[in-house]
Amino acid sequence: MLAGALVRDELPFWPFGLATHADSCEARGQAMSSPQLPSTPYKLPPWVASVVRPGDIIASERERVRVAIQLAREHVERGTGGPFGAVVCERESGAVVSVGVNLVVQTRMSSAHAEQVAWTLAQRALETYDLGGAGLPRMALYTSSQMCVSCWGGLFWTGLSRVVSATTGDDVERIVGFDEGPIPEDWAARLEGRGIEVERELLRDEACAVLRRYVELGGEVYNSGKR
Ligand code: AZG
Ligand code: ZN
Repeated sequence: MLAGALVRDELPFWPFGLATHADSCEARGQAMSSPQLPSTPYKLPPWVASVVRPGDIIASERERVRVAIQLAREHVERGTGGPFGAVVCERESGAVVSVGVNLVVQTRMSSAHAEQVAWTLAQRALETYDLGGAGLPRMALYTSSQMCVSCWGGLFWTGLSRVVSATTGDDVERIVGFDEGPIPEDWAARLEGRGIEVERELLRDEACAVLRRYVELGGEVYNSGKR
């Protein structure tokens, strides 16, 4: 059993607390071979709706990145998570499809990066794993920081056709000390080669200021493998 009592009640989407898999199966009278997993892993903090909501129109790409940075800033100031925000918008209309903030610490999920939260919620909202599917408007990801290797790798399968970011990955590593992983030098070219457009370093200084504020406030650096 993990030290679950302390945090069990903070995980509303996880119906079985932090008991072991065997514990939770036993409690539900199920064989261990048929686990029931939660269906919606991400819950955004309630304040997010005061910054941006699905359906809002954000006309320029600069403003879409600015909203991603604003999400990151609020997240840091309110102490609700890591210093990253992201927005998925329809490219032409600017309609917001979904948003994300970094939820790694709250969810205890290493994959809960702002970008992955944003595109997962977009896919759930539109009920499709392919945001580039027939009949859908083209969609883009706007993010406060360049993607880490995990988000970069995941992006290929989302159906998103464009990504615009503010800080560089080096900014994230240098300012905060997060490990962004072994992203290839030619990461942008590789996306472009698969039909995903890339634009970077839009409003970089504003987003770097959010990273610095996270450090100033003593935010957790949640790298893995540190014993
Ligand atoms: C991260 N980098 C980005 N771009 N976004 C997140 O949510 C992250 N978490 N750790 N590094
Ligand atoms: Zn990431």
